[in-house]
Amino acid sequence: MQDLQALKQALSTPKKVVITTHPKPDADALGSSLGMAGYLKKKGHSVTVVTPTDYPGFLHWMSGNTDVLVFNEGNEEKASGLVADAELIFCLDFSVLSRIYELGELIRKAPADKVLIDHHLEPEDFARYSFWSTAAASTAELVYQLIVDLGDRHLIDKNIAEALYAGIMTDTGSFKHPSTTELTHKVVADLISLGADVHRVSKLIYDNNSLEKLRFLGFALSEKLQYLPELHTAYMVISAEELDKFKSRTGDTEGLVNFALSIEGVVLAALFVERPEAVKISFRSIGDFSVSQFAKDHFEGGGHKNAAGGKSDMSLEETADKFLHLLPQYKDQLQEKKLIYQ
Ligand SMILES: [Mn+2]
Repeated sequence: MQDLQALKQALSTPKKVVITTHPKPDADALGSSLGMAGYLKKKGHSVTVVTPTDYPGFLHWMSGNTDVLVFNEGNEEKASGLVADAELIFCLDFSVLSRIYELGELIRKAPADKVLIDHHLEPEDFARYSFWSTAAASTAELVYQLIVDLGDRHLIDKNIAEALYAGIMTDTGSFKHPSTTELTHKVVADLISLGADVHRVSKLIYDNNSLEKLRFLGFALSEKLQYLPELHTAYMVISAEELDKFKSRTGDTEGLVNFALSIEGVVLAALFVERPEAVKISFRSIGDFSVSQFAKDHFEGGGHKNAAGGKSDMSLEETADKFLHLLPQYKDQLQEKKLIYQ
């Protein structure tokens, strides 16, 4: 409440604003950023969205996309200037500055007041204003709530509503994850009344596959999916060469880990992808098994209890081996959780 009043005060005069989010932004990261940007522009602020890296083409329909500055695509200098000059910096859908590498360090050093809006576990304490709740299904839901609490619901137009709707739809797994609440549906109902076309957004996000992406999915499911029934674990290990073969683009591996999680009886699912900078890992779980803790303990990562990410500087094979050798010590936890669903 205190933060709300103070932020309201800060936004009462035009400000230079930078909004940023996590690397490889997903629909929640980009949707909440562009939704927030659209709203702040209407309030008369000067706003730039800076993403640490690029993001998938199926998000390019969002209003404001063409003005996004992708930091690592030759925009380092321009972004540094904007960050240094900013009066307010919004950090959306992530809460640890080191997660966005060099951009995070620039933000840490910048004199601007920082605003954190996020729903990930264990936030770093760097923000002047914090709107953080792990109970929120998505950051977009928090952005909606913030705009409403600031007394500006009337400024949410169709473009803002659709960007926020996209974030909520995808972060709840299309309203299927346990994070989906009555409030989630109320928020979405209001976004629809404010102009969000749910069919359009759903088509743009989900029915926007390239043929290569679908062939890659087929390959991953038939050749790469491994299942360990004793450990209630399913996983996939994808090499850079395999990504290359299917001309994989940013976002093409997104959602792959959920197929592993969808196998009957699976409690833990993992996806290992060999990227130029490191092996990137996605974890998903069902029930009480915390993949956030698991990722933090073993793979330099974190996130949510049932959805987390990590990385490894070892080779792809060594990383997968490490994972497989760790699993037996979690056998009881992985077994136990299955009972809940029987
Ligand atoms: Mn999110």
